[in-house]
Amino acid sequence: MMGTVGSVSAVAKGRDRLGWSVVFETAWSELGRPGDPARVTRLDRGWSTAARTLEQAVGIDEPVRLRNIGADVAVGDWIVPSDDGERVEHVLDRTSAFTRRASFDGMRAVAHTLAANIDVVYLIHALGTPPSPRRLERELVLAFDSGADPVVVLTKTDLVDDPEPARDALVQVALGVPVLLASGITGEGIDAIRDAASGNRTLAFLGASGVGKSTLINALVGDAILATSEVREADHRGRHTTVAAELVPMPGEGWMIDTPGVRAVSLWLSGDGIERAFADVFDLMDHCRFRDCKHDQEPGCGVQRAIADGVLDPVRLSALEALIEEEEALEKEQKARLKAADRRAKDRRRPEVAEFDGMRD
Ligand SMILES: Nc1nc2c(ncn2[C@@H]2O[C@H](COP(=O)(O)OP(=O)(O)OP(=O)(O)O)[C@@H](O)[C@H]2O)c(=O)[nH]1
Ligand SMILES: [Mg+2]
Ligand SMILES: [Zn+2]
Repeated sequence: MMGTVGSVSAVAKGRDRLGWSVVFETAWSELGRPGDPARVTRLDRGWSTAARTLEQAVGIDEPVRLRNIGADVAVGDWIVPSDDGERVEHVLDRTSAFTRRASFDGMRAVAHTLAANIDVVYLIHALGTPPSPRRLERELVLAFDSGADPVVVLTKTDLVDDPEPARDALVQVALGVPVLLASGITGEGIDAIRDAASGNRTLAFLGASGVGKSTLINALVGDAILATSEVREADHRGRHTTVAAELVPMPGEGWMIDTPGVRAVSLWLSGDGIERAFADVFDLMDHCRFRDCKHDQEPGCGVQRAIADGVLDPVRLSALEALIEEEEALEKEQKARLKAADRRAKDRRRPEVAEFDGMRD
């Protein structure tokens, strides 16, 4: 290695503060330790802003600016720049990622990773509007699939006299996942959220527009560093104040990723997220008399029995069925796409031409 021991350790220290770990060190080593890795703090229209030091992350020093061309980059990613320093050459394997389907009605499904290399996913819901268990179910599926630990936060406690009924509605679908109470205005619950960042971990904040994600992060930083704005009177919806995800340092240690509010929480290809988010229903299914029970009219159906006994909300069963259908449709579409890409690659192949497959997106 070139350079003095002092400068090497300064680089290493900068990286450590940014959340570098042995996992990334290994991934980078496997690539042959190219370039100087940096962590993506922000994305704008094909450009990544990245940092190698805390000073760069907070804007005291000039951060690194790179083109993404062809690289699938998300905020929180560790990237390696190209030799000319112009673009992102490598994205180091992620330890976790919160990924949803980018749009509902587009022709093809596109993955949108809102935050990468995160330890905790805070699913933010607000009091003052009716709680949305159906939305939380979807968020939990994605959160379990992300590889990070989900925690639900019910914020704006200052708006209601009794937060418990709303909290209970979310606890019902959160199964074992904690449901914390907080307020970005009074500071209630802020310490519990901050504690999760100890050990220099990264916390992601997700939820609908206007629920108070940026306000919570400002409270955690102790300064109004992020823009916030009032929800619309008429429908309590937010105004999409945060337009790009951003990696924000917590004072002391730890990182937070603020994300823009997303309206539709559409599923992306799921691992065991659905099974974990609906563990209660899957447990009931294990008690059906028939292995191929459709949980509809069959005799001895554990699910229908639980509904009849008032143990399971029938809406939750419909929600699960809808999610499974959504997931199956997505898988089918992805398979068809892969097959089509395969076919195109085969058609293009010429024995005398060196193999180059430009089909990666
Ligand atoms: N009373 C009260 N108002 C809050 C609280 N947290 C946020 N708000 C208000 O709710 C509105 C929306 O807050 P933001 O923090 O901008 O919401 P956001 O989730 O970041 O919204 P997007 O950036 O659009 O996704 C602002 O007017 C905040 O002042 C809270 O704990 N209590
Ligand atoms: Mg915001
Ligand atoms: Zn059944």
